[in-house]
Amino acid sequence: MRAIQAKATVLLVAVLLLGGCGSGAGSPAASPGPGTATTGAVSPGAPLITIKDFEYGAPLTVAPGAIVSVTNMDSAGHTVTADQGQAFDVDVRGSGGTATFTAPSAPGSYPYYCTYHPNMRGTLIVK
Ligand SMILES: [Cu+2]
Repeated sequence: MRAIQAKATVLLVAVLLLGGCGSGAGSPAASPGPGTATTGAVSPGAPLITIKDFEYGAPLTVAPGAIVSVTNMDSAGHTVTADQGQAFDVDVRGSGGTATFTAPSAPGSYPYYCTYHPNMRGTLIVK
């Protein structure tokens, strides 16, 4: 009988030790949180469309309502004009001109073009 009681005590201590280890490992796992918190104001990581050689570049994915910056490296002026409705429409002067617009709040794919050069086409993805 005594031997069984002793064994039970050892088991109990082992469980308590494991429990301590578990919670100890849990707190470091929670720390990566601040690194992924990239919500908020315009910052160096803000979405950017760079127009160059009459092209908008690859489709850009942004969060709903994000502030999107546009830089125009061409000498000619361009616009970023949504195909449908008035989702967004900005005029960007040439030779390094910049503009910003607010991305739509509804998730989806928003094709856009340049009103001066309708063959210029790009896509903004909101999700
Ligand atoms: Cu253009």
